[in-house]
Amino acid sequence: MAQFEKVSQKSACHPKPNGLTLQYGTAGFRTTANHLDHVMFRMGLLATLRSKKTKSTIGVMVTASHNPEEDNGVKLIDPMGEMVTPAWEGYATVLANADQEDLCSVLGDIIGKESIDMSEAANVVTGRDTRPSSENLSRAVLDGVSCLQGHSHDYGLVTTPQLHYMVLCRNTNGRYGTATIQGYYEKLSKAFIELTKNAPKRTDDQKRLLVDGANGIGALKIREIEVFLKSELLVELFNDGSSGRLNYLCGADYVKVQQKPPQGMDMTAGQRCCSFDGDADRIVYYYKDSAGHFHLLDGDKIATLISTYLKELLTQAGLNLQVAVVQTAYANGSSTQYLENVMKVSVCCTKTGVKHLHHAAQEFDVGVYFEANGHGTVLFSKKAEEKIQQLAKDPNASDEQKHAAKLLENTVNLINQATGDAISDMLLIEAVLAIRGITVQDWDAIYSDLPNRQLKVKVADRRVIDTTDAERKAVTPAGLQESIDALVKKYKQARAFVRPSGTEDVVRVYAEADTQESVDGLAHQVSLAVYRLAGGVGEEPKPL
Ligand code: G16
Repeated sequence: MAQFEKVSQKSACHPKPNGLTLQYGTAGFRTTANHLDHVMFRMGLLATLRSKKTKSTIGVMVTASHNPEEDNGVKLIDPMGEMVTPAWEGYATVLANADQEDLCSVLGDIIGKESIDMSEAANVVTGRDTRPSSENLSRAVLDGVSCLQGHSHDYGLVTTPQLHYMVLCRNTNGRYGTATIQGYYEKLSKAFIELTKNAPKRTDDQKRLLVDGANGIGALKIREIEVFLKSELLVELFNDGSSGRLNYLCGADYVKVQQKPPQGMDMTAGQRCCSFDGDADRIVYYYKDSAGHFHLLDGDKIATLISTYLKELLTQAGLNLQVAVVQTAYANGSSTQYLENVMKVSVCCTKTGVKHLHHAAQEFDVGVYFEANGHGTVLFSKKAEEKIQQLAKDPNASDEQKHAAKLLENTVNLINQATGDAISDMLLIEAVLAIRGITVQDWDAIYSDLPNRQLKVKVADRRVIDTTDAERKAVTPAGLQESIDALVKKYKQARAFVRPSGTEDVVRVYAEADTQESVDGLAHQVSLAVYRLAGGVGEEPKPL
């Protein structure tokens, strides 16, 4: 095939480093940026095949999200704006690891297995974060696309959720929205302004929000959307990328894991603040109380706020739609208890990775999914959206019902249903707080988190840890789960689990217990068990 000749020639410009093996992880490939050129070229090829196969536009986002600035990565986006389907993650891994001389035969295998008609047109859209390496790497993606005669459109610097949104808009012929940055801002800001019109009058102080942009793409994009918000939200931006390094001592991951404010943010007591991550698909909120204590409102608190709001609106509207919340093992035990026992919503637990949560949320009329790290969104089934729209127009509906249906309609428009989106989530949270007339402290008081701790352990090969039961139990190495069980028994209200990260070369340890002292002790002991039983490298973990 003439196309394959071109692939062969071009792939020589994107050589694979000898002996390098990579895995399509939790959210794509991720490693040090200078090991990724060949992966990007090959993902350009794969996205083109996926586009031919699905007869739809496919997205390729160059980003390593929360990882350090020197890393990079790539996320593939499927037709409905969701993460690429697992079978194709497998192809991605095989293709990324193929030796240079086998590249065309691996491509041929995929084409054969998927019965791809190579005469189909292909459309691939690309985007990138602000990492210095991202521009060249996204060129390598475009090189791959052009080798197989795919059409491409490069959106350049965008947040990951913006690219997901573009893919969804393009594949629904604009029904979801206009596939431009301007279209994205207009859709979200219009819905936000419509929603906040219904809020009790707010002072400028109440409209004020401090945003930590993680020195990344989110900071650039918040500046762009601000003008569309017509002063209904007054953003004060910190870590805007003008001086600090991406994700360094700032950003949603830092704030969540360290449980402290980002550097460079001027927090006054009681002031609402939030942090984005490196590609603006995660958000966490926080504030400092008058005694100077830091309070974190993570993905669990966000899920609770949003699902309470939606449930109330659905009740007012008289719509019988099932609201469910999807979490992972990292969800704080208090949040799960509150959702199940007080709010009486169904809660389900999946493996880490928004692809798993997204899939589970699709099973419900209204599926709210959030990872504790602040990555999440809400999905409305077709039936739910239709019922809401019908009610908003129903001449027999009461004023209260119509009002609730209108609020629900605008809420649907404000949410990026393609994936978790820090900007859209932020606007939704701000709208909910405004409509309900509650402060960040009121929101925080809905339930109290159990003290918790997350740690990382370096091991020689993190694949020695295998897990089951939505990652809550370790199956290998032998004896590790028994050790964890014995340690957990020593503490009250305790829980702990370990799992290999799919984005960093570490094993993650999570623990919760009745007091901070207990949980710090438990997390440390579990880390030691990992270090000793799973081949720890470097220094033994020290007590906190
Ligand atoms: C990615 C995924 C998230 C996941 C996180 C950490 O986030 O999209 O779903 O929670 O990685 O994954 P792991 O614990 O496997 O390293 P991001 O924001 O880095 O793309």
